[in-house]
Parts: sequence; C-alpha cells; structure tokens
Amino acid sequence: MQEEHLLEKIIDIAKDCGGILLSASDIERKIHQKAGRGNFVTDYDSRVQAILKSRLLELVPGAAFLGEEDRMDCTDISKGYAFIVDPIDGTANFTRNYHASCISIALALDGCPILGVVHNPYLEETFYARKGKGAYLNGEQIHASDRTLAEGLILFGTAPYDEKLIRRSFEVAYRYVSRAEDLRRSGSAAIDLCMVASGRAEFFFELALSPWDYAAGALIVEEAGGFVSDLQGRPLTYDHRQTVTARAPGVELLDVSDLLESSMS
Ligand code: 2AM
Ligand code: CA
Repeated sequence: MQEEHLLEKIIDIAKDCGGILLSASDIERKIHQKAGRGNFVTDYDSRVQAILKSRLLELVPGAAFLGEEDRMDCTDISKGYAFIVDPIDGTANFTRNYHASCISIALALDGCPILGVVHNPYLEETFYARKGKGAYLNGEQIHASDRTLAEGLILFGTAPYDEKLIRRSFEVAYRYVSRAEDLRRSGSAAIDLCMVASGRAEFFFELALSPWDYAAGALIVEEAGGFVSDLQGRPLTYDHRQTVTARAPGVELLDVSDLLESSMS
C-alpha cells in the first residue's frame, strides 16, 4: 500500500479508537496500578491496544508491533516495518476525566519513524506526518514556532512514575523557565510534542519516556521544522527509555549536565 494511503487508514483507525475514549464510562472501576508511582493502566488501554494491533497488522502484515502494554524486550524494531503504539497517552488524565489524552501511532522502517499520527479526541485534533512530506493538523500544514527561548512557553513531564527523577525534572525545568516566558504541564508527552510541532509552545522535555510515548510525536516535530534529541543533544532512538526534548528551531539546548549527574547514574 502507498504510504499516503496507509497514513489515511491509520488516521481512520486512530479516530475510531478516539471514539472509544470519548464514550468510556465507569473508568474508575477499571483502573489498575502498574509498577512505579502514578503509573496506571485501565481496561480501555488494553482494549484499544488490542484493536490497534489487529487493525494495524492487517494494513502491514508481518510488521513488528511495540505497544505500551507489551514487553519491550520481546520486540525487535530495528529491521523492516514496526508499529510503535501508545493506545492511551495521558492515562492518568483519562482516569480523572481531565480530557487531555490521545492515541499515538508511529510506523517505523528499520528503526526510524516514517509515519506518525497523534489523535486527541477531546479537541478533535489529529496531528500527522510522513517523513520528508511535512506535518499537518486536521489537513492544515503546521510549523514549529519562530520564537526564541526568552519568548517561549516551556512544557515538561515530571516523570512522576520515577521518584528519583521528580526533583531533577523541576531543577531542569527551572533552568529553562527562568529564561523563558512561562510554563504549562499537560500530562501527555505525545500531546506536548504536538504543541511544539504546531508552534503553540517552544520547548518540551521529560527525563524518561518510552518509545511509544514519543515515536509519533517526534516525527511530527521534525516534519514541522523543529528538533528532537535527548537532553544532551544526541539523536533519539526508538528502542529504549530515554530523556526526550523537542524544540522550536530558535531555541538552544541549555547545559544541564550538572543537574543530571547525580540523577541519571
Ligand atoms: P502514559 O499516560 O501513557 O502512561 C507523563 O509524565 C508522561 O509520561 C505521559 O506521556 C505518560 O504516558 C508517560 N509515562 C507514564 N509512565 C511512564 C513510565 N513508567 N515510563 C515512561 N513514561 C511514562
Ligand atoms: Ca504513554
């Protein structure tokens, strides 16, 4: 199937799954605690992931499938096609009816995303990109902002699931926010990445994210003219948990190595 057509089909699937989030009821009774603090899964995460797995693998038979509710060490995404999928990014928001969650789907080829879709059903916003073909929101091309850090909005994830990273997250955030205009916190890394891609915010970071949290959003940022990397400026990979940043082209990474030394060891 041609990539353009494939992208349309993936968007349809993401929107169908968005409908499941919108019509969810009785969520409180379907929450289960996962390892770590503030880390939840609901019956809806598992249900949406099962639907994504069966429908996406129908589109690209034989592709590998890496989803948040699967074990990462069992899936090799380094060769051929692989879907990297978060059935609900912003699960804690979902359990509270906070209405800031999305479905995130990337298709990677030989380890690098070539298609990305992030669908936020609450705002009916679908962000998507094809490698080399630009990034779009509901059919309109989007671009990262041309603001500098001094004019910028900073987004960050607090890594709430990892106690030793929380303090460091706020220290890194302070270094950026004290040089910028202000701060926002959504609770969904995929949505935050799309905020940078669409020029609504200038910088995002989180000290530990998994590939399903950022694979689609990272491609959308790059195709919108922004940059993604780890906190030290190294290219992202899509095979293990790592720090993630996204920035508008006019925003430089700050040196935060002194803040990371004790936390990342
Ligand atoms: P989730 O909502 O799918 O769980 C919040 O700070 C961001 O971190 C969300 O995108 C959230 O995704 C993600 N997140 C939650 N638990 C995580 C974990 N244990 N490892 C990495 N990322 C996680
Ligand atoms: Ca996630």
